[in-house]
Amino acid sequence: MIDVYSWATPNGHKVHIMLEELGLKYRVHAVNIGSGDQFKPEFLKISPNNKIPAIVDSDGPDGKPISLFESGAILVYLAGKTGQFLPADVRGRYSTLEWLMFQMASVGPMFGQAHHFRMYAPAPIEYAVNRYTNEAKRIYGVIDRRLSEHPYLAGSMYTIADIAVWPWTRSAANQGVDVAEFPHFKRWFDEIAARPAVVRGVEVLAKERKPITGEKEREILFGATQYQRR
Ligand SMILES: N[C@@H](CCC(=O)N[C@@H](CS)C(=O)NCC(=O)O)C(=O)O
Repeated sequence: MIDVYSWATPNGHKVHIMLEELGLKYRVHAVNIGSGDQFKPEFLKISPNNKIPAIVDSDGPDGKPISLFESGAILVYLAGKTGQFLPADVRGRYSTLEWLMFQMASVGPMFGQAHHFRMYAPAPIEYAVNRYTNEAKRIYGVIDRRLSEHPYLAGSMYTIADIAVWPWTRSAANQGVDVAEFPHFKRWFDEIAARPAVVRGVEVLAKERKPITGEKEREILFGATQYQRR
């Protein structure tokens, strides 16, 4: 059994989608990041960076439980466990890891900052909005160019690289991006959105998540509670 500690955000969706694609048995535990569950000592034991998602697989590689944090590591682990969505051939494998790293290092952090400064900053900061919106647009351009040459990010197969990037592109408008400018991306996005496992994956915990509007949630996520040394 795989226990998933998560929330209905892009990094959580990656793992929910992967588990749905694999048809593995899993149990979801809500970690409400707006009310501070991510700072609880029992969660920090498996996710020391106080971020979702994390998993505990009771049937680890040596038959003993294993816990993992960082969504990219979780996707690689689940792909290794099942032999799916990470090609076995060496070129396909490294191509997948390349695009997975691109998601972890560029797509997530930059789209996250674009979203933050456009949606959550207490007052508009033009320099930050421009910097991260331009960076998000540049990254959509990189994805679009890649997908003009290949059906999927890693090449000919749907892999964990697609599973990692796709959830981050669901709210392109909030990142200041008009997807009509990126037709190859749009073709790929629509195809993945229609996969039954993806439809189920984005529904996981969706009803529990509420928009971040209150001062208390903002303080937890972006204020003193976040930056307290633990
Ligand atoms: N690099 C991490 C990022 C995880 C992350 O940023 N998670 C966010 C939600 S999408 C979170 O838990 N935020 C809570 C907090 O910052 O306190 C991963 O890919 O797992």
